[in-house]
Amino acid sequence: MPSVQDAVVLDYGAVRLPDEPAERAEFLQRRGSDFDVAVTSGKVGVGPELMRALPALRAVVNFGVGYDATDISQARERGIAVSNTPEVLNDCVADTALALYLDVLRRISAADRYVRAGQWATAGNFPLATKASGKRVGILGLGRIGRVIARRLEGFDCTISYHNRRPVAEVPYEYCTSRVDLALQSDVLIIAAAGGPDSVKLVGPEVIEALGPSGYLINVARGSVVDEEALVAALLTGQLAGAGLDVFDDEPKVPHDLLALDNVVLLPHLGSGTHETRAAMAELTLANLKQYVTTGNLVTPVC
Ligand code: 8YV
Repeated sequence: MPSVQDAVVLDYGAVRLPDEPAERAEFLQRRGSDFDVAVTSGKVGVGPELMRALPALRAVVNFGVGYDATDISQARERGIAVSNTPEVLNDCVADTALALYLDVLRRISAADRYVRAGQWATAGNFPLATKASGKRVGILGLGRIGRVIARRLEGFDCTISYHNRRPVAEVPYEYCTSRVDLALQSDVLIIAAAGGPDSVKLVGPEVIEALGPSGYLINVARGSVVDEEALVAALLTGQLAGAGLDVFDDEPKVPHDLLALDNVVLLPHLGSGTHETRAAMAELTLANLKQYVTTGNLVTPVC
């Protein structure tokens, strides 16, 4: 985010890591030991190789709630502190999940395309869609964002159940002990689980099959949580009714086969992308940096 980049350069004398691979390698060779703090974003992170090239690193300040692009196990081993930006983006990511939910079931984007293509006048009424209110919705990952999604769905009279590693205390939703059970009893499965090594392909062929040909999948978490190949295959063969995706396995690449499907809504990872939320994330990122530099502690540490 430009305001964060300007602030870290002006207030802390930060240096931007070159993007070009050869230039970056040369830069790290020459200056890698000069840096004790890295400021990064959830999408970029400080991966294993970059972290190794920064031997003096003491802290990673991450713009974003997700920090799966950062090598957390190396950070733990080396005692490198890592922060993220929790809570401030809950509303916007949940709103995005609901936008995808309504769009996919009611076929809003597809209908918009229909009108723009002049088909209303030539082909008549748009085909009927699926009712969005009152559905059985499963939430995979009832964390901070998952709970806000659930609260919004209550307003749509949905029956909500969820799966987590452990049941969440004091929530009025049914806990399912397995992902497959959750999918079996859901019309719509919404993924809000954190990315990272523990959640890779949590939604695989067996979960997709359990959701079934009249089931819908919404993902606002990370592409890595879904077996993308299995998802695309299910959508192509009608084993799933539709999907709403804000995240993908290899962003910004989107599986080509999805582009031709009218029952899929594709977003360019914009869950937290509003002026208000990005400003709040920027503020929390800079607060973490300031506190780390002045006291050695982070405001919102993850490790
Ligand atoms: C941002 C996100 O797109 O916070 C996250 O984990 O995925 C999004 O809010 C991203 O982190 C900003 O680069």
